[in-house]
Parts: sequence; C-alpha cells; structure tokens
Amino acid sequence: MSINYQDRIPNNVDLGSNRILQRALEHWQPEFLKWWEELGPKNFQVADVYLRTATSVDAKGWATYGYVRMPEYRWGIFLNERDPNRRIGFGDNFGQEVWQQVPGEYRATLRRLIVTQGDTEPASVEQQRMLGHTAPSLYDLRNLFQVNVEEGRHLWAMVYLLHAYFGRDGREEAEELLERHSGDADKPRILGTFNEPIRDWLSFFMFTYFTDRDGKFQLKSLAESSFDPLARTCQFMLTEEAHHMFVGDTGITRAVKRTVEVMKELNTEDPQAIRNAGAIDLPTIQKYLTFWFTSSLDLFGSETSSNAASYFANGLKGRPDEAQYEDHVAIDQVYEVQLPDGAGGTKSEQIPMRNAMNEVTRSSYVRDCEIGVKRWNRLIEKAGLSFRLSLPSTRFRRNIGNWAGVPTTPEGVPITAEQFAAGERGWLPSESDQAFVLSLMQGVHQQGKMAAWIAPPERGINNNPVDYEYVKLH
Ligand code: BYC
Repeated sequence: MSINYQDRIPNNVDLGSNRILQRALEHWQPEFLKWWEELGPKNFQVADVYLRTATSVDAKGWATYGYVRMPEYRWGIFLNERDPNRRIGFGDNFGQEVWQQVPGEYRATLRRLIVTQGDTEPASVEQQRMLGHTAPSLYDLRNLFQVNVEEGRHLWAMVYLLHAYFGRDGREEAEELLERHSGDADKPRILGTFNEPIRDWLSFFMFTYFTDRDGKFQLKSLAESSFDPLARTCQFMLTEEAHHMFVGDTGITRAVKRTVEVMKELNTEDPQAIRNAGAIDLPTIQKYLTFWFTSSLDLFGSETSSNAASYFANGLKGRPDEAQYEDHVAIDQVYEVQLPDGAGGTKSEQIPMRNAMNEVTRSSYVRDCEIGVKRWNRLIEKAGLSFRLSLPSTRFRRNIGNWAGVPTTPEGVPITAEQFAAGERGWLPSESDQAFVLSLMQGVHQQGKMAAWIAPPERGINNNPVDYEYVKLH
C-alpha cells in the first residue's frame, strides 16, 4: 500500500483511475491551500519544519521525517488496506458483509457523521493558529506544526469520503467545511469545544490531552463502521492521532514537573510564590484541566441518545474496541445512568444499552484520561507535596446532555446557581488566572532554549537531541 506521490494529490486509493473524482478534488485543493494560508499557523509559512510525512500506511513508511515548509506539505488520502474478509461487527446487521458503498437509507446520517468529524479537524488548526509566536521551544513549535498539518490531512480524509461517496451533496459539504470557522459568530464550528479559543500553551496541552483523546474514541467508534472506506480511513488516522495525545500528555507532565521543581526549590506550596518564580501553580493547572476535560465530555453527546441507538443498530458507529464486548447486538441489555431528578438531586435510571452508547464511550474515555492524572500525581507525590490533581465529575459544567445547565460542585453534587457562581472562581480559570498564564507565554525560538515555566522533554523527535533545530526560521 505505498502512496503515490506523483499525482497532485498523494493517495493510496488509485485516484488516477477515477478522473472525475480526481478533478473534483483538484478543484477543492486550492481552496484548502487558501484556507491554510489564511487560517493556518500565522507567520511561519516559510519556516523549514522537521515534519513526518507518510510514504505508506504500514509500520515502515507511515513516519518519514524531513524538513518541509508547511504550505508544501503533501496532504493526501491514505486509507488502511482493505480486508476482504471484514464483516459487520455490531448492530442489527451483525455478521453481514461490510459496505463498499453507502446504502441509500443511511446516506444522510453517514454524511452528517463524516461532516461532524471533518469539521473538527480544520477547527483545531484555526484554534491554534496564533500559538507559534509563544512556543516554549523549537521542539514544541515543531510539535504544534506536526499536529496542525496532520489535522489538515484528517480534513482531507473526510473530504475524500464526501467527494467519493456522496455526490453533489458531499461536494457542497466539503466546501462548507472551509466556510465555517472556529468562534465565528455567524458560521461557527459544529461542536462546542472547537469554538473555544486556545490562547496559551497550557490550554494547547490540555486540548491535545483531553480533546484529541475524544478524537481517539470517536475515531475508534467510526473505525468499527460497516461503511468500510470510513472504517479504513479512521484506522489510519488513529496512527497519527497517537502523537497528538503524546504532545498533550508530555506537555502537561513537563509543566507539572517544572512547577514541582520550583515548589521544592522555594520549599513552599504558596501559589503566589510559585507564580512569582515564573511557574504555573498547581491549582491553576487543575482549573485548566477541569475546563478542557469538562468541555471535552460534551463531545460525546447526551447520556441517553436515540441518535446513538440508531447509529449502533444500523452499524454506522460502534463502540470503541467493539471486539472487547461479548454481545455485539446489545438489544436486550440495559445500562444504568445517573440523571438529575429535576428537584436538585440525582436519580438512577436503567435505559436500553443502545441508547446509552454515548455514555459507554464517555466512560471508557474517562478511564483513559485517568491514566495521565495518576502519572502527574506520582510526580507530585514523589516530591513529597500534598496537592493532587483530579478529574471532576462528569456532571460538572456540562452544556450538552442530561446534566446540561445543572449546577453541581466539581464532585458532582447538585447545588444552586448562586452556590455555583460563588464557587466558580475556585474551580475554573478566572480572568486573572488566564492573564497570568498568558503573561508567561513568551516565544522561545532560539535553538536549545526552553521557557522557564516548563521542563525540557526527556527526549527529542525521531532520536534527535532535544536541542535539535526542529524549526529553521528565516
Ligand atoms: N456541541 O443525541 P445527541 C476530533 C448535538 S474530535 C454541539 O446527544 P449524538 C478532534 C448533536 O450533533 C471527534 N452540539 O448526540 C479532536 C445533535 O445534533 P443534531 C469528532 C452537540 O448525535 C481534536 C444533538 O446535539 N468526531 O476528531 O448521539 C482535534 C443531540 O445529540 C455536541 C465526532 O464527533 C457538542 N459537544 O452524538 C482535531 C464523530 N454534542 O444531529 C480533531 C462524529 C452533541 O440533532 N459525531 N451535539 O443536529 C458524532 O458521532 C456525534 O455527532 C456526536 C454527538 C458524538 C458528536
């Protein structure tokens, strides 16, 4: 499955054999490049960036490194190899052959899922476009751009499906993916989190840890789809996605590590003293964590969802790692959810398993998020400090689903709106917290240098040293 780089659009789908599709995508390509120039990373388009590019989708070729100017990055269409024996893995059509074309009855629903997925990719590039100026090092700058170009490629992945399988509607949707913009009051991105501004690197690391991890779980669900081209494209996207979460995980680890060093040096847990020394105090890191985790929880949709039930029944979207479950039809099962009782308390309710698929996926996600938190806490504990980071309850600060607009404490205990307003400053980044974090964001673009608020990484990219010239600025 090597990739054809001779075509204007690199691909491993034999694009050249379908002239109409090829021309349609070649028509979209300049629109994409225009969008990249206008809303991609600001001011670094002529820099040489040490990026990885896929030359094939197998283990040998998917990560080939070299200097590239971002506008010359070879965005293309890469799908995992087709498994001719693949069968539908869940839902009412369990065990039947997977689809190579879109069944007419699922056309609108599948298109909606692909558009929603596609919409998040350019949205994240838009959210992050100013961050290059305040990168804590060339290593981080390179990682930001790697994430950005790959999100651009993930947009290509969805646009290919829209063009190849959804006719004129698909082409129109592909155009609209470049017309909606993150935070645009008139044409916002579809999902809430992707309209939140990312102004600082602590937010960027939280986003890549928590929001890209939603990407992981959604892609895993779509990688189970009976629509085989969607499944194969998502399988390959997941390979790239892993690095994005690595950036978030290690970024938060390094921020915590530096803070802990400063706390030890000064022998204090006083947040102000830590801030005065140029590091981010742990309560502020907690608030950013709470903000991005809770925002990302909304991306799984409602706890009880008839949409999710019909995606599952029809075989469009499965559970992440569907193979781990014994029963892939899930028709007679129930799932217990905790819902607000409408009178300031909570109630337990048993709902049909299929309607609970969003909650099933969200629960797996929360368990995955815990892993990093445990690791960060070990760093803090080893230093003999008493502070602990934690994930708030999945009921806290929700805007989507059964808990939307229900005020609770971070532990998930329902409270009044007044109590929430009184507690908010202690739970979520206040304006002054944000101003402080922003004040630390001074770009460090000299080779081998690192901003003072973050520890250097343990190792560089592709066995290069940490102080390698990952971005050549001109
Ligand atoms: N904001 O039945 P419900 C990634 C809408 S991230 C705004 O509760 P459903 C990435 C929902 O669309 C992964 N609206 O939910 C990460 C529905 O509207 P319609 C992206 C929301 O449909 C970092 C209504 O509320 N991929 O890849 O079961 C960087 C009722 O919905 C939100 C996907 O999301 C929200 N947070 O599930 C780069 C996969 N949540 O249809 C990339 C595709 C829900 O009634 N999307 N709504 O008008 C899906 O599978 C589903 O659309 C959702 C929602 C899981 C998002």
